[in-house]
Amino acid sequence: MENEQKYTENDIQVLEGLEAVRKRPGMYIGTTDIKGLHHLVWEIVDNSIDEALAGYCNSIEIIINKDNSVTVKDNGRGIPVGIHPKTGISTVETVYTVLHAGGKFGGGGYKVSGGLHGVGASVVNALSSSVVVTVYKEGKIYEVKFANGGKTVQPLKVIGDCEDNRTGTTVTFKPDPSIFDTVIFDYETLKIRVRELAFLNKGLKLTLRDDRDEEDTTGDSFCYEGGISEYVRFINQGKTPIHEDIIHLEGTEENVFFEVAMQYNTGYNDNIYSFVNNINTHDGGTHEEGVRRALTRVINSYARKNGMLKEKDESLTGDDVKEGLSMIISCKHPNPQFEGQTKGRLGNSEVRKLADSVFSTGFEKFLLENPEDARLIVNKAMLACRARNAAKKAREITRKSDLQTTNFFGKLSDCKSKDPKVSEIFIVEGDSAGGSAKKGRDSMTQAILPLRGKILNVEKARLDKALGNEEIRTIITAFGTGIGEEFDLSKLRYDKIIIMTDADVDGSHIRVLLLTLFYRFFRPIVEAGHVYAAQPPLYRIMHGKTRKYVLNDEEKDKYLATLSDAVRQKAEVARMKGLGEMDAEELNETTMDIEKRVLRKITVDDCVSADAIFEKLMGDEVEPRRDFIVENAGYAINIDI
Ligand code: 1YM
Repeated sequence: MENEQKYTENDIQVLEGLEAVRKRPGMYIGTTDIKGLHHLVWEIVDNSIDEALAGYCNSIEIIINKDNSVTVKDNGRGIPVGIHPKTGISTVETVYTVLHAGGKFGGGGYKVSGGLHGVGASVVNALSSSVVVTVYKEGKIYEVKFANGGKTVQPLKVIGDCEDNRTGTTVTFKPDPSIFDTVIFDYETLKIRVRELAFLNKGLKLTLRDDRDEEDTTGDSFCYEGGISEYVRFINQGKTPIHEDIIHLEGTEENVFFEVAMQYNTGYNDNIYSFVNNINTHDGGTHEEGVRRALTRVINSYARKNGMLKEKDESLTGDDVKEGLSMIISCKHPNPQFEGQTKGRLGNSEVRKLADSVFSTGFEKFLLENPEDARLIVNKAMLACRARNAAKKAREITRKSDLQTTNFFGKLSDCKSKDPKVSEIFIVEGDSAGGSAKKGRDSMTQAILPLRGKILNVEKARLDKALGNEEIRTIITAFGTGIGEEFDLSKLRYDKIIIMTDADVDGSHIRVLLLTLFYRFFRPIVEAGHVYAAQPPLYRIMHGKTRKYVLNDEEKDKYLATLSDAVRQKAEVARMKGLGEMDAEELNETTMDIEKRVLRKITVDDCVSADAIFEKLMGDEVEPRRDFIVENAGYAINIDI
């Protein structure tokens, strides 16, 4: 009787707590949309991860059941089952029904929970229509059941023995449909986070399975012995790393564990992600600051010590050293302070020092021990630095030289239309082809920009020098978009930018130089599908009064096969030389006339492979470039970059 009385008092308190969660779920799980729904899974999984971090669990299983409930199983110690001194009920029931202000029962220990610090289980219970917790511990199987927002419907009881002395906790919960906009879990969304948790907790096996899917009975299993190193490898998949080994550094001080893994690739973007207790700190914080500061300092000091940066050279900036960098920073902290509007920033100042010292010591050592990799990394940052300065300069240039410049008008034969939607610009190799193109164009919509000789290779020349190049300046001005930070795609003056070069090795080379320029400075124009390559014909076949132009050998053979033997024998086949040798009429008919021409769209559907191609074509090594041009001279237009 006395016991019952006590239980009821607690029960009232408990329900008041859980009722608060049901009244304002947003305060506890952010939202009640699908994101909030998934949050319930992470709250339960976090308890298993804590158990893994404490060293007692190495396997977590997550199952979406047929009825859209979710089961989370771990092989940890099992939630304690004894009577809790404060509530007088079993600890496991207490964990699931008492809303704590923070900190786990007992406190003190090394806990790095990423979730709601122990209140997660009760929050999930409050927002579920049913919860069953099974604990395997000390040779027994215990079970406690809740329903309708956390009301205990079956206090903890022993339901059997576990023969194999296994331990662990299994929780099945069914979200309350009166709380959530949707109660249908999304497998793919859960999978991304499950994989991330596996990367962030090395050696921990996480399995996700969808029992709603009758065909897939195995699900996905993730376990990474290499931890965040494997995360970096995963991010760099399909990219071209500039050094083979992933750099992985770690250190611990006063219960704070810090680690970082990194690898540079040939791309221009950085992929830097940081985590504290498995939570993505999207606004960075002290752990990121420590690494960034150390990275910039160590690279500069290495570059100066080894004469790569001279005394007069400016230092590389944080932006320069992160170009093409894929990096994961992870910190496990017993008492993290999250700051900022969305709590996405780590505030603990002691972590800045730890991150800086672990990173600088380890990275310095790596550079010293791997001088070839060090050279590639420093070179990459120096190139980024040049690009940054060049962009600055280019902005100044394009601001100054506008369309009124007489010199500029001398080169560009602009179209009459000022409507970008119907306007196109032909960038033509050489003055003589430029002359024919000018005569053969539709001057209403087609602008002609002849290039004299080859434009500068912006990948190899210092970019500020490249922007001193008149051809390049003219192109920038003609496009009208501006460049760098001021780049504005909506200001593009032409719908189509058409590269018109000869179908020979020189033509391929000029095309690649132009594409390098576009890729480096005008990538959004390429991405938006404005760049094309014209396809001048390779052969002219004449018979009787008929003139037929074909693009390649295959088309030539096909066409000849359609002719009768007698006609074929008399047909004149000519190997068309340069664009310059076509008269205006011919050029119009074969290459420029909107009705008859064939254009190839240049796309960037895979920046990664484009990087690789550009590296091959424009990088320092001559051999691969020569091989590529020889192999692809006739087809270079076809590469989808
Ligand atoms: C599927 C969900 O909750 N596992 C889990 C939770 C706990 C423990 C082990 C645990 C913790 C401790 C001691 C400790 C929790 N215990 C508590 C509390 N999986 C899942 N596995 N023994 C076992 O923290 O000292 C809260 S969670 F508070 F009761 F100790």
